[in-house]
Amino acid sequence: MKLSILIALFIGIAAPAAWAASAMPVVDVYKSPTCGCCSKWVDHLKANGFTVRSHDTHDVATHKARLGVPAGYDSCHTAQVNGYLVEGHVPAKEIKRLLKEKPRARGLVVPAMPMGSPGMEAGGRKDAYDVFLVNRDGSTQTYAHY
Ligand SMILES: [Cu+2]
Repeated sequence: MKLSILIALFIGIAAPAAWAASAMPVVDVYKSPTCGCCSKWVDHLKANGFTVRSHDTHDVATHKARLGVPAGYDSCHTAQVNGYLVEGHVPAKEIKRLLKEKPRARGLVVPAMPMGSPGMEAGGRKDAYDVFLVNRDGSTQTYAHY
């Protein structure tokens, strides 16, 4: 085999792995130690390539206030990635989009706990829900609809 082919093969194998490692930041998750759906959401993030630091706490509310979850938009767990807030059962796909688009915003929220969202799987049941972008002033807008 020619050396150039070997090099091309090597780059083809190594480059995507290097890209994935550098492009996927750590997600800090704050959740109650007894929250089952929170743990399932953590599994969803890991399955989608994120590195997760999970912090068990009995005072998730303090972290919600610190990260700026707007009133009425709270869910079970709250998280932070690259300075962005991620509240509730937000699909990994939307977090990746957020990190790519880098909007001037606080982050993303999925209020409450919609059935069928990542970590809230229940048979085949899927409720419609919105992922909201939280602007810097605390106002929200629809980011994605499921
Ligand atoms: Cu939950």
